[in-house]
Amino acid sequence: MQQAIASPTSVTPDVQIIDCSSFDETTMNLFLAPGPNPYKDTEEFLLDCEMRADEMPRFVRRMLLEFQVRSNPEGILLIRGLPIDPGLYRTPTPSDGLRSASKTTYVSERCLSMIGSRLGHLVSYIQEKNGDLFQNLVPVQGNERVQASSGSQIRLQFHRETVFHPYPPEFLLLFCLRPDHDRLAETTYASITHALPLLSDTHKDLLFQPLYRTGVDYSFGNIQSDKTNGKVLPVLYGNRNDPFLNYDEDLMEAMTPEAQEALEALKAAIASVYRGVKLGVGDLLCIDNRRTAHGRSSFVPRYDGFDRWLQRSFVVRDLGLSAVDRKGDRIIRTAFN
Ligand SMILES: O=C(O)CCC(=O)C(=O)O
Ligand SMILES: [Fe+2]
Repeated sequence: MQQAIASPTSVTPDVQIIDCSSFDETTMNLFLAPGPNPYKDTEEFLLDCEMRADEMPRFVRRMLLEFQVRSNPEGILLIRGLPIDPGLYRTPTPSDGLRSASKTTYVSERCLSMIGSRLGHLVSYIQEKNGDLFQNLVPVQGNERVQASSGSQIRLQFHRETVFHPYPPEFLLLFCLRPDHDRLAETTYASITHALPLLSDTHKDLLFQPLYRTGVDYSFGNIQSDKTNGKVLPVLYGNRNDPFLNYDEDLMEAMTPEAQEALEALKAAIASVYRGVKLGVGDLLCIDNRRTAHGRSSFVPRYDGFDRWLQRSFVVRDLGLSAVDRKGDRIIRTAFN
């Protein structure tokens, strides 16, 4: 059963925002000036972006550094007013969510890469979008009721990205190239910092124990009938007073009735503390994937070439951890079946 979700909320005053709308021309050009092709000369593109990011204004670098090192109570940082590709208004949203043949400039990829380079290193997963580092998230016809980024007409339930994976990203970046027609789609988020005070000590104790079976994501080849086929994990880990979170509302199941009760309590806590942001053109949302679960409200696609279009990238702090499952590139190839 889909849980009802309260009416749309807007960004609360507590959300940290970097406003780029007053950047001068030189700064805007860091993002806009042509450079290597991200899909052909990937490593060169990433290095170029990292060097460009060194020249961003000091306050931007400072806020990104603070977010990387200390995070914040919401576990999100919203960057507003970034430039997008100049011709994008006539570039259709790619209907299959794969790479767009008609997008021949790379401003949005540069925004993701430059911001991401201050938080860590971009990586991708071979099972998702052929391992593209910059992934188009769009509503796909026929997937309206699917629990994945290609869905639309049902709420995308709260999840942390790739809970089941040995090398999950520490940060997730969502860049809005085009909002939905009706401006209904809201990216939802809930941090463990806000949810934790609503849990009893008994429930916290249970959530810190490895009593929860996760599921491999649908985008990694899972099938609906075998939801919890992943490894067993604790939901909370790390510092007892400031824990990290493994959570997937859809793909997670407790192994005892008491543990299930604690998971339900966390679900209720998340439902009462969550907030949402309607991403507009040029908004880049950075999510601390260890502290904050995210999801999406439902919305109505039209399949007219101008549906909602986000680009997503994943960031890890340490490339070395996943080196064993990469072939010297950025694609993590861990197999799950
Ligand atoms: O579409 C959104 O706003 C969020 C999508 C999402 O959860 C994801 O791509 O990981
Ligand atoms: Fe997600």
